[in-house]
Amino acid sequence: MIRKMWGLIPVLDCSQLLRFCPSQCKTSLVSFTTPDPRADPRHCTMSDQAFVTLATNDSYAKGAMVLGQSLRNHNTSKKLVVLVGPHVAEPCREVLGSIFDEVCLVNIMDSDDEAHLALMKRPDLGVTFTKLHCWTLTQYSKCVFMDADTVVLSNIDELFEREELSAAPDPGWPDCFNSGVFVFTPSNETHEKLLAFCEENGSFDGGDQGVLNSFFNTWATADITKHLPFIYNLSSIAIYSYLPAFKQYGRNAKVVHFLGKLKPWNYSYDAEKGEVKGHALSPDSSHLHPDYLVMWWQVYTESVVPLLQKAHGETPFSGDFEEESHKGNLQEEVREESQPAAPPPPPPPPRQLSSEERKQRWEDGQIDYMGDDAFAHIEKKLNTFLK
Ligand SMILES: [Mn+2]
Repeated sequence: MIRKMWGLIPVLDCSQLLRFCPSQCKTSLVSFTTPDPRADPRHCTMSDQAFVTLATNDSYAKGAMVLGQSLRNHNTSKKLVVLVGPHVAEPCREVLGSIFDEVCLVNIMDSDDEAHLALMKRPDLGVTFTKLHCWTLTQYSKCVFMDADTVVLSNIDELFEREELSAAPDPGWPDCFNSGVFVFTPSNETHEKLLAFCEENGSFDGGDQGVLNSFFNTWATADITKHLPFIYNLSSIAIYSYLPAFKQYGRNAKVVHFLGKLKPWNYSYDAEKGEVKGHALSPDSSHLHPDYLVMWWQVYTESVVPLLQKAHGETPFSGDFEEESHKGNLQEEVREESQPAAPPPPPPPPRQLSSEERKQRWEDGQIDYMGDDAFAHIEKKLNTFLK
């Protein structure tokens, strides 16, 4: 009803409307909501529910841009919030501000709240504390957190019908939930409890997923409605670990999660040919395998690059940002890879790898989705067993 009413006020544009609903980020979060928002009226939805993501460096910021844009492309009626770390550069924040309703700086190093104090005792949990800050977004009644290395393939607003803490199983240990996508209820009380829990118990995997699974420790058994279907957090790794299931259900995927060390932004893309560079596209991808990498790059080149070019002014923007991908020292990869100070991933090797080397790379999360480990190759191999 309310949304309809807003839609009926033709004399006000978005920026005028937004003056009536100023940002209410709490003191530890500095909001950068841009004064001149998008012309698209969808941005003016009144909602106390939000999708939330986190960017701790410029590469993850680009992931967040693609995620935010993909949510917009699928007409979400929810607010979009991005938490940014202090390492995210100004032009990136500007672009984030043109996609998201709120850009909130989370600098727990500078603040003098509980998170800062907790960090003093557990400096190893910096990224975790940054992510847990999403619980302080108490201007919203319910939120869905999504990692910046996820992208949506359809509208997923129905997730807001779920309660805290709802999440999909982790493909590595399905009695744990994967913390790349989860429904939560912002609450300062929960936030403080989480921090206290962290200080006392640490994290069994070094990241937020360990902490959250220990804290919400009845997830596996207590309430099946808190188990999100896997299609809301389809990790690209899982596709290959159970290919027949992917063939059966993959077409219903709503969220893809680029779990692992190599992220879409670590590749480069030939926009003219529509190919991810350095990798031959599988010649016989005739089945259900959508090319998620290419899809990520399409959203990036069509919607994000023009915004980045604008934010960078006259300076020609370089699409190749591989070098900066590990500048930021705070990132969720800590959890995914258990290597807090991971060096930049090696580029996909040109030479032929032995089967053993390939297995090792696979287990390290370095999967050559578009080359040796392409769907078609694995399917061919699997079919020899399934026949
Ligand atoms: Mn992730």
